[in-house]
Amino acid sequence: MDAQEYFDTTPAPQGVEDVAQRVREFVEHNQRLSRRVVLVSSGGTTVPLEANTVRFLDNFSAGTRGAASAEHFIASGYGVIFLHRQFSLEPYTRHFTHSKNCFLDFLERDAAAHERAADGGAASSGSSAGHDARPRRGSLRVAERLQAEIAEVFDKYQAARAEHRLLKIDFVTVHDYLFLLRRITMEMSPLGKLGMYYLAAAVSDYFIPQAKMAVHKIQSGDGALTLSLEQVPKIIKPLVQEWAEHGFIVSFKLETDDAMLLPKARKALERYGHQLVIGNMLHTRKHVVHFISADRAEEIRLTPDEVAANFEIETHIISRLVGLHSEWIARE
Ligand code: PAZ
Repeated sequence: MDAQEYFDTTPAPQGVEDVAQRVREFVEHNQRLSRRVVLVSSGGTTVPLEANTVRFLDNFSAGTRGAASAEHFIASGYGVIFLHRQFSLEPYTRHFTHSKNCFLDFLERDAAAHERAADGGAASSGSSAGHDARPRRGSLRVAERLQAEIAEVFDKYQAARAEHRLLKIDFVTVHDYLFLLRRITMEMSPLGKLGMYYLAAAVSDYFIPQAKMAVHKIQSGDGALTLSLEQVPKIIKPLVQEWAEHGFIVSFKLETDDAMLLPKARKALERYGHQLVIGNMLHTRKHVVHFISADRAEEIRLTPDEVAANFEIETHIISRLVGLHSEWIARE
């Protein structure tokens, strides 16, 4: 089925118009400041097997690339619309969530503050100060060993918020994703060339159309389950040709067979005619990516020192993309 048939035959998820309103305001705000805006899609979509969903298909993506990229785009001056899988990694908080540590491990008792307050309280006892600002015995603070690290991220997070540089929108199913992507890109179209579309989400290739989906939980008494899935419409085509025709569009291609990566990336570029495909392999995606455009192929690879230092490849990816976006904007 093509994209139009898909949208005509699939019920729209709730809340899409509310999202459109938030995106419109975000775009207008950033336009007033002549800022570039990038849509970053991130994380994996689910495919429900039942309308009253008990079971669904999922994929591996935790949203690491998308969340890191969003942060680097903001640091490079962009406004970021972060379209992400619910509960996947998010910019800034990603440094502290999804770790094996519980957030309670980041805290410790603030005994010193308690003592200071107790001294101050004794010195001023008898005064008529109405409000007692002393921390209670249970006061907590960020653990000393994490102060610097958290403060650094906290400052960047606060600045992004104060400057209205980040709008977060979440999805769960492939249907949420497709409807939101269409609506958001349409709202972004007034940005013209100042808009970038960075499609790093791992979107399901197969789904069960609404008309063929079980309404209730599939019963297990009937032995083996055979599923028949249809291809998800290729959404990049209308995105490039209709919804965001003047924007700078970057899609991702993930493979596990080395021999497939570059040919498939080139094929996608030829088929959809957008600006760039970033190819990556499942097991090396954090260390090497390939930029494939109409006139060049370029590899970005971390050096062994960078790998040893846990350097993020997204730093290089975004800095290169910002340059390519500038060239795109300058082009007639
Ligand atoms: O989320 P993550 O950082 O673990 O993985 C990122 C990625 C591999 C999903 C992304 O780089 C990508 O290739 N996305 C497109 C996948 C595809 O549909 O081909």
